[in-house]
Amino acid sequence: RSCILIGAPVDSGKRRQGCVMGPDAYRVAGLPETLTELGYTVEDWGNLSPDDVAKVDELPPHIHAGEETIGWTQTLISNAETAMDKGLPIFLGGDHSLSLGSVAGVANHAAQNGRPQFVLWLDAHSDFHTPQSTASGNLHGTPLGYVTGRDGFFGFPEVKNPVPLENICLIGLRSVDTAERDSLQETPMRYHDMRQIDEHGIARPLAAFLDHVAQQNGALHVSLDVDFLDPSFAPAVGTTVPGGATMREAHLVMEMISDSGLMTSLDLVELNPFLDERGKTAQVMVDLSASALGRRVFDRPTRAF
Ligand code: DIR
Ligand code: MN
Ligand code: MN
Ligand code: MN
Repeated sequence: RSCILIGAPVDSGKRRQGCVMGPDAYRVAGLPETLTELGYTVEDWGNLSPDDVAKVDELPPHIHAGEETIGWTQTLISNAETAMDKGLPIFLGGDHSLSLGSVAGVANHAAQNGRPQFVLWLDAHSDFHTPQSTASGNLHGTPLGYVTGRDGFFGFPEVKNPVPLENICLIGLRSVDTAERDSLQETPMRYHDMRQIDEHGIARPLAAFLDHVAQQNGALHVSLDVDFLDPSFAPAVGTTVPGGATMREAHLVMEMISDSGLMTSLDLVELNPFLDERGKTAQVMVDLSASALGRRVFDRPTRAF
């Protein structure tokens, strides 16, 4: 059991800066030691840098720092593919545009091994834009659009193994742009807004999805955006949206992921340490990672699928 820490200080996916400090904040908050205590061998690959990319004329003019994000996507695809052979990669963000690369890379690896790739997206936002549909021009709103093979990502690496829409589950939604909402509602993705969680609880849709992944012998990538969490205890993110998951809901999600034994890769994204309160949010993200990787109060039987 080995975890590979991959620092991806991506700050090009939106205009407000600060996610560049994310990977080091996770290290300072004790992520490597926490994983070691849980019994993992930890390899830290340090912080990556983006490939150099020449100007891409096809990028719509309102897109912010497109070439830099393309460079990050290239670097992350190859690092994700390599890391999957050595253990469970944890991508230390960096903003959510890092997931264009992390998810595309792990999906290539799954395809090589004949396994279907599944994605659990824990986020206030649906991140299903294309460079054409985004009004903000911020590419951190586009990773699910990219990895599912939507059109319009000119200049980006070709998505060799698009993740089937049926294999994606979004939980925590409460800020969905109109363009995304319209396209999302036409897809077979599983998308669960906060209203649904309020009415029926967070465990039910998650258990149904995990059962499905297990039945298909899938690889499961988990993408945890800080703004999935309620800003009252996770304030260090540029796009806070009130009414997020509680601390207990978030830990339950992570503990269920751990019980399932299905997670093969993890993104920790959107942490902006410049906005944090003495490392509080970084610590929450480390504790949630620990829950996803086996920390628990009492032993429990493994979930029977
Ligand atoms: C917003 C922000 N939907 C946009 N997206 C964020 O700019 O397209 N995703 N923050 O997590
Ligand atoms: Mn391989
Ligand atoms: Mn996001
Ligand atoms: Mn978000």
